[in-house]
Amino acid sequence: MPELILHHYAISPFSEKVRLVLGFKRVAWRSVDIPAILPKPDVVALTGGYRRTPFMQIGADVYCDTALMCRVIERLQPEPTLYPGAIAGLADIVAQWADSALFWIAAPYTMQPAGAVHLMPGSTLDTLKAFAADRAAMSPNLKRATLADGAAALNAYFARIENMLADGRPFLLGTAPCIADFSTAQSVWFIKRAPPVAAVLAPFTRLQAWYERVMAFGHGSSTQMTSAQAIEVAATGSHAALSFEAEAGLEEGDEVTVTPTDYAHDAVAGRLVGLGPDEVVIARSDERAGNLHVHFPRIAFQIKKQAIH
Ligand SMILES: N[C@@H](CCC(=O)N[C@@H](CS)C(=O)NCC(=O)O)C(=O)O
Repeated sequence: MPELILHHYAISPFSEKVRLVLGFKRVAWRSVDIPAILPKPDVVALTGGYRRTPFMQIGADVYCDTALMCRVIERLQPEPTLYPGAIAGLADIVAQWADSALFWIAAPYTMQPAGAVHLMPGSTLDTLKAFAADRAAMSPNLKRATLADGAAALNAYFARIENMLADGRPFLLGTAPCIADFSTAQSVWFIKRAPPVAAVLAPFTRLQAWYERVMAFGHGSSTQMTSAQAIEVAATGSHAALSFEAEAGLEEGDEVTVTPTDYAHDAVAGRLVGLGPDEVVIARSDERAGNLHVHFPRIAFQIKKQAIH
């Protein structure tokens, strides 16, 4: 197993998803604490501008977005699987719902003033304002649900999960956990960080028992590293092997940008070196981090060819 470095921060739900996956897989990993809001100079040195949390690093390879990170962790440590054969398609579809629809109701609902004080204990009004301004700038076109709409949506979503568990199954899609459990658990975990908000979970007893089963996987074992040390690992590290399946209009070596299509639309520029149904990889260099391969999922990312001057 190569040294796996997770760049994350404590109260990030998507980071919790990956920490739990690492616990489920019993992986030993290195932990780099990154800022929750911009500026993030050491993050950008590695990712080229992608600012979302978490991201993962192995040597001079940087993996953005938890959907891809979980696939890479599965490749390195196949057992126990996150994508059980017969239900792999369904597992990814439920996970995608949890990472988008459920998350974008659960996170803003939890960040209501009564919740925010628990999520960032000891923070001043200025810190809370800076956080709110950072997130508003990151997703300017997102229409956030009102508190009433958020409560209604959470009740409906949690009733669906309760229904999935009604036959007594221990995990969302059957007897074994899968990626859907970890993606769904991250939003429940975030809500639970804010006890006054967590009242919304009270009626859903099967969901709460399921949540405890997922939490029992823990986070595996980790040791701290500074972001400067991680940059040094990149500068001296090697790259994983790549594959390239040509797509209409895209060729190996093209200068491109890769940009998330949902929110945090920061474009990362580089040379296209890897492409496939699940992954796009660009090569770029940074004066401190050296020659990097930055990997993104193919879904929910736009690849745009750069004009040649
Ligand atoms: N689709 C992304 C979403 C990641 C995401 O939205 N993470 C939140 C934190 S949990 C974020 O990036 N917030 C802004 C930041 O940390 O700068 C993934 O699966 O990794």
